[in-house]
Amino acid sequence: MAATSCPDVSELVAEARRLYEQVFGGEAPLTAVCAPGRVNLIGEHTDYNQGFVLPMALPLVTVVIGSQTSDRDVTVVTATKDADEPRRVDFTLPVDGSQLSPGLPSWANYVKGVIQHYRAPPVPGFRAVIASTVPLGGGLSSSASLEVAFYTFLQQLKPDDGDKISKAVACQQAEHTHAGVPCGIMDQFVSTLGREGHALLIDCRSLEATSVPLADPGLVILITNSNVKHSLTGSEYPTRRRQCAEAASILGKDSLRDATMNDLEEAKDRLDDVTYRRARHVIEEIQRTVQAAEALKRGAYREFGKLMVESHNSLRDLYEVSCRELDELVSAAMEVEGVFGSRMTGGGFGGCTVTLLQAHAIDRTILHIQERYSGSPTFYVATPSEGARPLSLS
Ligand code: GAF
Repeated sequence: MAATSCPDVSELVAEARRLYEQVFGGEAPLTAVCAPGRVNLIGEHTDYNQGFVLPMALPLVTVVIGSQTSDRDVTVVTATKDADEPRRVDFTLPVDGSQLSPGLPSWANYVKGVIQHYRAPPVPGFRAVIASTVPLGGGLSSSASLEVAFYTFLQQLKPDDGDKISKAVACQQAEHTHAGVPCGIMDQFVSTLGREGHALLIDCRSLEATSVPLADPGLVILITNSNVKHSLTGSEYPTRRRQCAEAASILGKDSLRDATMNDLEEAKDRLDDVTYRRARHVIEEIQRTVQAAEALKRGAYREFGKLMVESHNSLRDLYEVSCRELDELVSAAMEVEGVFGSRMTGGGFGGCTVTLLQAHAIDRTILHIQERYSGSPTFYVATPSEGARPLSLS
């Protein structure tokens, strides 16, 4: 079976438009925007340690279409069918700057969080429809793409100062306060600032990004969705963050970004085994990410692939955020000639792997993974895409 190429944005806009006209009685929407999901090539669980990450924006996107109203009322409808929750939410924007509390449906918390953290308050009333091709809970940042798309939508209604980094930070805050996930900055950053044909090497301390060209026709980036999501995802992420903060404090550093393997070995007696292993993953992963970006710039794909596999093994053994299904997918991919490297991507405990391979090896790689994987995978061939942007409705 061939890989799914990512669906066209215009099809998604057409779907959202039909739903909008159906729900709002034939009235045409005036504004459309989209923001992409992401795949992280390397640099996992390093962003909240002030380290480096190397993600790229995907052609899988969340679209928001809608129009401003003349009152303070908000209605949002989602086209996503697999939510067990109502697909419509109605609320009134507070006039006095008071909080928009999170609640149900849970998908609306991303919308409320973004309104709360929008940098040019107050936000006017609006009607909107959301549609997305980013798989939910698949480790490709469906939530960041929704936050950034919504922020971009609000910018069309009432412009802010247009600084993209503060926009990404506002969306990250929305995730912290309204979705309760203490995420790093990677996902919202690349969904906002992603660049076509490039991965971004992001320094999560200075928030500076370097574009790394990634548009070689002989190379393919294959995303394989394990189609599993283990329930540990929610609880283990904050635990990992806490363990890293503890390790940094024992080492006397502001963050693990400032620590070396020498520092860690010297402090080994003062760290329990788990904290030691978490810190070791982060310190080595930060180094690997910088090396990998250099390798990619030189077109040294074999070297890059080797670092991907080391990253996966470290996430599996030291950071303990992989799972049987992701390990199976990586092992299967690595058995195919023409594959440079493969690893889990995103927070872990399910979701996707990312594999770098020679373009001519794509069919046999997919076939081999299908034969070897015990579950039902979904495949996407991903090209590095642009970050959030307004779309034409004509
Ligand atoms: C999730 C988080 F949202 C990111 O900030 C990052 O920490 C990632 O997990 C792990 O690298 O996607």
